[in-house]
Order: sequence, then structure tokens, then C-alpha cells
Amino acid sequence: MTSRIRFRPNPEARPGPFFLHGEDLRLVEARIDGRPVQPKVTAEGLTCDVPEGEFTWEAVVENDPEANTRLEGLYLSRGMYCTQCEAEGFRRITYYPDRPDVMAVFDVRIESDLPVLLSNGNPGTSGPGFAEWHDPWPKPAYLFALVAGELVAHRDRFTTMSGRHVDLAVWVRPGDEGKCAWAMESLKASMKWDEDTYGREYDLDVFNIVAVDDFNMGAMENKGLNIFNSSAVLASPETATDADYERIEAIVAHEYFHNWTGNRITCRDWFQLSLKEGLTVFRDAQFSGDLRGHGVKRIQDAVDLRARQFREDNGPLAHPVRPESFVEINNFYTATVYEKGAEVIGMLKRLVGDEGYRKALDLYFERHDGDAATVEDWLRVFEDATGRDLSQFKLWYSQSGTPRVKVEEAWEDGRYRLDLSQVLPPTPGQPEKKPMVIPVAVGLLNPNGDEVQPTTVLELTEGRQSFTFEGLASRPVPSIVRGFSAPVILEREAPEEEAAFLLAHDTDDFNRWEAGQALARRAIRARLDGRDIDAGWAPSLLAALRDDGLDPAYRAMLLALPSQEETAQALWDEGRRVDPLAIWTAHEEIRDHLARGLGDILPALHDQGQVQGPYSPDPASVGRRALGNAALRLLTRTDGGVRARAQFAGADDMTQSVAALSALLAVGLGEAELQQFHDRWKGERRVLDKWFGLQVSLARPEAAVATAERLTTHPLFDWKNPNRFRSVLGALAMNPAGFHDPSGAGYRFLADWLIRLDAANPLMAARMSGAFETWRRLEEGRQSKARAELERIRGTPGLSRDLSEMVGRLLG
Ligand code: HT7
Ligand code: ZN
Repeated sequence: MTSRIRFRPNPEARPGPFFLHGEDLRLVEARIDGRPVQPKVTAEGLTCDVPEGEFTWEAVVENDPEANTRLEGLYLSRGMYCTQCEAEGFRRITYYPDRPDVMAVFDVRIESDLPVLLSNGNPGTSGPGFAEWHDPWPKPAYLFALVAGELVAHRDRFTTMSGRHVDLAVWVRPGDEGKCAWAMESLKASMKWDEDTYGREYDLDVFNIVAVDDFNMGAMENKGLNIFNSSAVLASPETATDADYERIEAIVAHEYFHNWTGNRITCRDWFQLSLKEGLTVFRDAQFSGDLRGHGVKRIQDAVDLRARQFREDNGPLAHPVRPESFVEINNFYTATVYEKGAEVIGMLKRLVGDEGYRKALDLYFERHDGDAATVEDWLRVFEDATGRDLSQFKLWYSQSGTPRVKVEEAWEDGRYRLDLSQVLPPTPGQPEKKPMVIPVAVGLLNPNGDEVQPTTVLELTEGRQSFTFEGLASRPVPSIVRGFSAPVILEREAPEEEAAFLLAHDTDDFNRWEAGQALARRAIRARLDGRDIDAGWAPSLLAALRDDGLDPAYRAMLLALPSQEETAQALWDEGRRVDPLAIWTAHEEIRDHLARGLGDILPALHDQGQVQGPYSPDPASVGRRALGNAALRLLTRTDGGVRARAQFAGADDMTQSVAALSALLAVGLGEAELQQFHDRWKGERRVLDKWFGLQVSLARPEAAVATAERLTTHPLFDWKNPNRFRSVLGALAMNPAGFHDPSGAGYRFLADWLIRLDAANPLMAARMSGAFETWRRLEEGRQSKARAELERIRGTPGLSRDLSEMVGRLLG
């Protein structure tokens, strides 16, 4: 690797030594203005005496892509060279000031016998054995990318709003070219959407996407050359589920949207990570909502946030949206930075209104194009565009933890008063908190079910505040935190009749669903406490499920129970210890109860899910299949698996096949189908990942660890491949009752694997250690076993910075 870099003094910077980052490189030679120099090289980089004015630095280094199992920097994935530079991977390619605020124009020349040679920007000259690329847009090194391999392209073209033509290509291994159409459609839809919604046009002549089998995350937004985990690109009806299609659509959009929010405007430093990630998640959620329906998308996001981000916020890994310190930045690509960061932007938009938001965003792009910006810059454009003071709102970026909102009500003489109060519990390093600005969207219904107060946003800014509604004929039923208007926990347990009433009448999609969840929570709690389930629950749900006017996708969400994680959090919040097995058992009982209580309607709902004609991932078909398969999961509890077996046998797409297999496995059936699935798909790595994952995540608690152990000895278990590793070890972590087996076998097994993986791929090992995040909630027996394993990991000689930081934080 030869680099040639032109440096000039920065008049605004404090003078200091000349330092270039570099890790695991062998410096062959270095020159300044053509004269050989002898830099001082350390494990982190090099320093060198340099001239006072401008100069040209040249270096030749050697690195070893074949031996690079970290999948950061330049590495080899099944014969294909590729790069991953965010956050600090470029320093593993060559010596460089590897900081996001150092932006430069890159020219790249690749020499190789491999036929396809790609880099950022626009193509330049190419010929046998070489290709040149020029990226006109200054960028930080984390957006650098290079690919060399035997690849084939699925091509298309996009004409931008100003009439420029852009050549689009999705590059894959030969044989996969039939699985690119959906990613390409998603890309074109994203390009058009960003023009229509944000006025943002693409800015190069080409846009390339490359699919790679070995990749630590979902994808990477390198300028003009996005590199994707192949699971986030490749899809065909036979091999990908509806969920895979939706995920591909969302990730392609996310990476594309980064072109403006991340690339054209980047981050000054990694503390500002949410500036690009929170905003881009917010934008991709808007896009998915526009394409597939906002009601269901909002529910999916809330479910995900509650399971992952609330868990993070309420445990030892809690940190603010803008973290204050880190040892290893890779450990901060978290649900808090991404998803809570997006929620913060959603609240901002709610507070300033759609018009204010658009004005602020226009100003952001105008004022900061080409900048490495900060959260302060971001908030200032909102202040300048709308005149609103955001100093208190800014606390969302610095205070960690999930606010609890309490509600008291008073009713007298046609006046209804809501007394709202907020509490933000202490989190690591933050014992005391200030009140935040919380937009609480509220609507009121009268006892007939008519809405007497349409949604209005109450701004809760103090510890406790009262809001009064006048002139009401009767005491209303409140619908609070409509649309999940803030990422908070509403501490108000609605009485059964009120929840049933809202499930029948609320005009707000989110809160209507939430009312069903409240009823489910009551039922789960009853079983945990050894009480009977309220008799009214199944009939109320039945009425909503019978409503053919309701979108099937929405009705599928009504059938879903709160996650086991959500139940665990609620218990822990009340000061109770968590027994994952008891929670699993209660959830199972509830499913059995529902299967019996909804029995009449389930076959009809399942029949509705049989969409005729060729497979299509359009929202209507996806919604119908989701409803049909939610019904199938319950039906399989009472029909001995008859319908699921028939669906599996007749399925000609992966959605129906996986749904049937999952329904069987969830009740301890499906051995034969599992074998057939394996035999049919053992040559398709992404489908085989599903085969590995399903049997672990759906194993009965007592069998989960043994199943995972057995699978790690399977000849196709390739532990260095992140997708395969996740499909077994990640799936175990997603089976809480199995992972938290009282014997401690789950902890031991995962710890063994983390120690082994850490030596090859520290980023992945550190991410997967999050499975231990909830260990303090457990009863003494499990706790001490989990702690012992964490301590064993911590005591392992040569542990990476990544994993040591995580384990240190987990142990507190
Ligand atoms: N911005 C990208 C983050 C990412 C990443 C970070 C660290 C190590 C590997 C990585 N691969 C991708 C992806 C995104 O948020 O769009
Ligand atoms: Zn991103």
C-alpha cells in the first residue's frame, strides 16, 4: 500500500508533533518531499520531524489481509478483498490522521489481477490489472472503501431531480445475480424519496453496492461504494422472508441516506456519532413508514426500543445519546446512540412541527454541507430556524436512563385535570438528573367512544405539572403518550375495562395496540403471581381481530405478546428479582390461553394469510402473511401441528416455510421438517443461518444450551463468520430462559466462546458480551454464576480493549 498525502499547516490548530495513526502495519519506507525519513513507530502510530510549511508525505506499508480476522481495515472474505474503515479501520490500511474531522479528496489506484476493482467516487482510467478512482468530495478516512474480486453486477440507472444520470450497480459473487433486484428497487426508491422529502440529490456519477459474506455489522455507507453484509442485500422469494425483504429495504435506505447525513455532513468526533446515526435512523424510519404504513412501523420501533434500548438504559451499560467517554468507540454503536438518538429527533420534530423541522433541516444542509459538525450545530439550526430555545431539550443528549412518567387525574364540573410528573432514575456515573422536556401526546374519549379531545401535545418540562381540559360533558377516558410520542415508561396501570375500551375505540393506532398490550401484561402478571387471567381479555381481542377494516399487519401486531424482556424489566422496576424461566412459563401459559380463547377465529385468520399468485413483498401481502402466521403460531398449540405441517410441505416461499417451521419448533415439534430444511438448504449460507438460529432461539429452556453446543460442532459452523456465529450464540442470548439456565451452563458456554472469538474478532466478541447485560436483575444463584463467568473473561490474559471495556462496565 503506497500513500501520498499533501499536508499543510492548520492555522487554527495548536502546534503539536506530527502524528499519524497506524496499527498492525509494517512500514517499508517513508519520504517527505521525496527524501527518505525515519519516523518513530509505536503500536498506535508514528511521529516524525516535518517541515514547517506544506509538504508531501509518502509511505509504503505492508499489511496482511488474509490474516485479518477482525474484519476491520483491509481483509479477505472468501477470495474477495474488501475494507471496513468506520470507525478506526483506516489506520490498519496505512498511516493517516484517522479522525472524522480530517477531510480530504482521495485518488485511488488499485493494481490487481482480479477483474473487478472498485473504490469511492467516480471511475477514472482503467485497464488490464489496474483501475483508478477519483472522489471529488472531501471525506474523512472512515468513509474510504476498496473492493477487489471476481464479481458480477446487477445494473440499473437513476435520473436525479436535476436530470443527471447515475449508474447504479449491486456487485455480488457469480451465482447470486438473481438475488439483487430487491436491493436495487430499494435503492432507487430511496434516491427518489430523499429528493421528494428532503430535497437531497445524489452527487456522483455512480453508486455501487457490494455484498460481502464476512461483515461485522449490517452495512457501511462508504462514499459511492456501500459495502453490505450479504444478508442485507441478497433476496429471492425462495430464500428470503418478508422480514428479510423489509430489512434489506430499510438498510439500503439507511446507507443511502447517509450520503447527506453522515458523508456530506459528517461528525467532528466520535462523541457526535448520534448526529449522523440517530438522524439517519430517523430518516429511514420515515421512509419505511411512508412505504409500509406509519402505524405498524411505529409499533415495531417501540417494541424494538423497549426490548433493546430500555434494557440498555436500565442496566450497567447505560450511557447518554452523546457518550461522555469511551475506551473503544466500536462499543458505542448502540441502541441508545442509534434508536434513542432517532427518538430524540422525533421529539424535536413534534415540538417544532413539520414545517419547523423542514426549515431546520434545510438550514442544516445549507449551513453545514462539507462540515464535520456537532450536536450543538444541529440544535442551533433548530433554534435559528424556529426561534425555540432548546437548552433544556439538549439534556436528552447528555442524561442517560429512561424517564418514568406518572399520571394522576382529577375530574370536577366538566374539568378534567392531568397531573403529570417525571422521574429519571440514576444511571452509572449519573446519580442525579434534571427534568427533561417530554412531549406527551394526549387525546380524550367520551364514554361512547367518541374523541372529545383530538391529539394535543403537552410539554412536560418540570418535575410535576398540571394540564386542564375544560367544557367536557362527562369524565373522559385518557389516551396518553399517543404515537409513543416520547421514549418514556408510562407508569399508569389502566384498569381492565379502560384498556378494553381503548382497544375497541382509540383513534390512535399506537395506543389502541398499547391497550391490547396492557391487557396482555395484566394476564402475564396474573400468571406470574399465580392468579387467573382476566376473563375479558380474549373477548376484547377477538372483537378487534374480527374487524376486517383493520389492516392485517396491524392485527398481527395485536396478536403479539409483550417480549419476555419487557416483562423482566417491569418486575425489576418494582424491585422484584427476575426468574427468566418463570417468565417463559407465564408467557407460554398465556399463549395457550389465547389459543383456546381465540380458537374460533384463528383458522379463518390463517386462511387469510394464504396469499395467492407469485410472491411479492408488497405491504398488503406482507401484512396478510403476518396475520396468517401469527394465527398459525397459536393454532399449532391446539391442532397438534396439522396446519403448520401442511403449510411447510406446500410452501413455495421462505416466509411461509420459516413461519411453519418456527410454529412447530416453538411447541417442541418439527424434527422431520428441520431435517428436510437442512437437506434442502445446506448450500445456501443465509438460509442455513436461519436453520442454525431457529433451533436455538426456539429450543425449550432445558434444551437450549445443549442444542447450541451441538450446533457448534456441526461441520458448517464457521465461528469466524459473524453471521454464523450470531446464528448460534446470538440466538442463545435471544432465548432468555435457555441462556439463563439455573445451572449456569449458558454463561459458561458463552464465556468460553467469547474468549475464543476475542482473539480473532474483538468487535464481535465485545458486542456479543451484551448478553450478560441483565445479570444483576437475577436471583442470587444465577447472579453469582454469571458474575463468575464475567470475572473469568476479565482475567483472561491478552483480552482485547473492546472486550475488557465491556466486561469492566458490565461488572460495574
Ligand atoms: N455507519 C456504519 C457503522 C458500521 C460499523 C461500525 C464499526 C464497525 C463496523 C461497522 N460496520 C458498519 C453502519 C451504519 O450505521 O450505517
Ligand atoms: Zn448508520
